[in-house]
Amino acid sequence: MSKVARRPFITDVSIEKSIQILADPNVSYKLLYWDIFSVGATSRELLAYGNVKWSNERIPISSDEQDKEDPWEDGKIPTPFGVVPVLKIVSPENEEVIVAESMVIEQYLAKKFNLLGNNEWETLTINALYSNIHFFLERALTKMTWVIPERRKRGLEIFLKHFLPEFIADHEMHLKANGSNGFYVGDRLSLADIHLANVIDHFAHLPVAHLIMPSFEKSELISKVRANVENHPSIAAWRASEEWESLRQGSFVCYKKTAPPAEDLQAFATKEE
Ligand SMILES: N[C@@H](CCC(=O)N[C@@H](CS)C(=O)NCC(=O)O)C(=O)O
Repeated sequence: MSKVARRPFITDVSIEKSIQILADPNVSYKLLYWDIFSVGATSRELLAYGNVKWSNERIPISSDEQDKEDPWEDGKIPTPFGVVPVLKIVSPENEEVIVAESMVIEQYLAKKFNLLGNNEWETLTINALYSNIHFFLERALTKMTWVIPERRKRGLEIFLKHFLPEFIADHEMHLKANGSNGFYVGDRLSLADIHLANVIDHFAHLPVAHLIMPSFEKSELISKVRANVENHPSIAAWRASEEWESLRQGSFVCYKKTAPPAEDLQAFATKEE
């Protein structure tokens, strides 16, 4: 049985000290997450974009082998809610502040690296787009990936018929309104652009990618956002690294086991409403 462990935010590092660490320009960062892209991908890419000192703390995906050690399932990796990602902000003295929940981590890093716009209107708009992109991924994960195998096919069917086309139409409308320049807001990258590219990457690594990706690839406006993100020099360097490639391979392996299977699903892609 799983013994996934918990830990509180408050530890022997005092709150006063934690506030000091957060204000310290010399901190480094560790991102605790599985050996895959998924919900950790945007935070990693934000850290790469920020050109800060950071590293991955990678949790190996659970093995099928019975006696293999599994530090996550064995309760050796405590987190505030028994889930990851968790961001560790580490002082030069090696004291840590823990940030939990992917949206909180991503918005924290985006603010730090000036990816939330130039004024309050831009910030609100970027955050709204970001939240909508986030819940699109969340819905896909909860309706067709992390569900019992018997429900996955039905989840995929609903995703392909409703969630996906509606998401693309909404986001094309917003991208067009900003001048079809491949940015959601203004003429520079924001949290929304980076999250969109990473959420689409998640779908590209599912066994059913061939049913999902053509819809994204057909959209010129969405493809422009992906290109703007991928071509940013710091992000391009991260995506060219061996570590990024190994996380990519990990995503294929993980989703082969957990996501809807590719077999017998072609019909869903072509079925009329
Ligand atoms: N609300 C959390 C959800 C994170 C989440 O569900 N993480 C999954 C992996 S994608 C997890 O850690 N699951 C724990 C487990 O499988 O034992 C967030 O957004 O950070």
